[in-house]
Amino acid sequence: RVTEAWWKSAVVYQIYPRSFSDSDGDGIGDLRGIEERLDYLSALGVDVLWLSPVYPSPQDDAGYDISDYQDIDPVFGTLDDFDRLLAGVHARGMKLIMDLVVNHTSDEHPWFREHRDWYWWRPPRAGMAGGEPGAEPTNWRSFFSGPTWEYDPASGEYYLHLFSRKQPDLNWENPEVRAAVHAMMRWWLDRGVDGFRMDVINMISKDPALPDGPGGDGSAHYLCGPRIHEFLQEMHREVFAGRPRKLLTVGEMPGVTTDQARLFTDPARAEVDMVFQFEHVNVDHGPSKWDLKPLDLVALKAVMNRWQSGLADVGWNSLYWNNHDQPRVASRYGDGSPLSAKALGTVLHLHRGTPYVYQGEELGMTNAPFDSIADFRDIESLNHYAEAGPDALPALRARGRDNARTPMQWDASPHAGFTTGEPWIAVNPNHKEINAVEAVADPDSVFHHYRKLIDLRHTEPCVVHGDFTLLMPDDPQVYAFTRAHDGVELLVLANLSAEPARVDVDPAWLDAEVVLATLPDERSAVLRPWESRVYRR
Ligand code: ISL
Repeated sequence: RVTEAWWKSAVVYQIYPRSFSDSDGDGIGDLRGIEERLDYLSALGVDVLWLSPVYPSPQDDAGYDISDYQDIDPVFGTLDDFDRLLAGVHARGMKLIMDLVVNHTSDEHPWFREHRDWYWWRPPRAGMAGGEPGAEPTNWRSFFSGPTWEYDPASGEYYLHLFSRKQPDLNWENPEVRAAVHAMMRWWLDRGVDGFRMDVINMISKDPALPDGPGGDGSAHYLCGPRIHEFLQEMHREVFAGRPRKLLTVGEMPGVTTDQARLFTDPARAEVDMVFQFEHVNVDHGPSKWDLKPLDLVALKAVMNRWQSGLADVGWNSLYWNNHDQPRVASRYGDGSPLSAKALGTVLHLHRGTPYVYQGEELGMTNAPFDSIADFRDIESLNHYAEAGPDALPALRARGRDNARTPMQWDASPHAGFTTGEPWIAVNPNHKEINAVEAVADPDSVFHHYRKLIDLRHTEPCVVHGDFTLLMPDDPQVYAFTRAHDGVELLVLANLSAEPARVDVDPAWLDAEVVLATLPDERSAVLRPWESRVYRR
């Protein structure tokens, strides 16, 4: 049935093409490289591949600055390579979704030259000269440091860029912009892709008055703005409605609340299937992502619980620990060990929602041991360093996006089997121990644990549909919950700490069937450090 929400029982795997697999030795991953790895992904058991952007781009923000929406950047290959990859994905019974980046284009996109009124242009602040410090039309601060405005001396006006100055924001108030985006999306669907991950899609509707924000935070005027639901419903009508196949749409939405997410993901409203929220990856920092705080497990559980109950009867959750913007979860919420990587995998995959696995997460890949600023590549990190100076290094090491972007660790050879050339960013030296060849050969590896978690979702309806109940909410070490569906109950236990922990649950559970366990002695009421188990009754 085409209306069936097939993605409820699916697991999505995110590929960051630049760092996945390089077929031609230029040190940058490419589409043919992905094609060569499809059997590995198929063995892991994932249902959908999401490709981070592969479109032509000046690569100012690693491809999230797009200069042509309907082609492939030569660094990644050609449209023929893309069609072959898509055929290979479909031949293995998997699906493929594209990254849709339409809050902004590259400043090198022809639209930016040809259609001034497709973007946000504003004169300098009243009484000030263009280009003068403080003359920016609003006080907003960009996600990548500095003001959100770039002065154009030729016109005497500024253009808005929430991200880098090479990523001007499209003005969705203009119906021509919306029509052009819809046409481009239909073109990809007609080519056979199975849906879209929509980059910062809750930023496309702005308050056209563009008021100042407190302390330079303009987010109240561009997050989930006045016309956001209208724009998404229109997109659904123009692009998705009436298609013979049910597609997958996931909206990346920084700052989204559960109440808003219920509206976005209520199938009756026809907007998107699910959203990426950020609350559970904001629990270990202060107001800025660079203000480090240790993980507060009680707070993390409370956030996850709120999202589970918030979308229990209407809408649907996405579940993720990692993506190309987040540090590696094994280092961040774990202790870097394979056992902690497994425990975090167990916890995430047993929640209700659609899980996303980021490349290398299934190997337990860790943060990068970057030495100096010369090791970093990401514009967000480099700009922050330029502003904050060397004191910023510890925070960059802990939180920088490059942690996620070091090459996929395929084997123990010098560049981890990622490339025969010089990789664009250093390979993590721990690839000698952490790599796919070792992991596939070792039945006790993180890889096989993830494979089992994915398989469990495919075979146990309770994992997909079961009601979620958090247990031991105030325990600072143990993450425990049950799922219940159709007479089946699952209990999930994980010790997310380096000390033994006693579990406080109905003792009869400890005699129930063990579905998954990462250490022997699965009947003990004490969990060893980073141990995790799943029971069924
Ligand atoms: O990465 C972040 C925090 O460090 C976020 O602020 C991030 O910029 C935000 O989640 C939006 O991310 C998406 O859009 C950006 C791009 O740089 C990211 O890679 C992308 O995932 C602009 O397109």
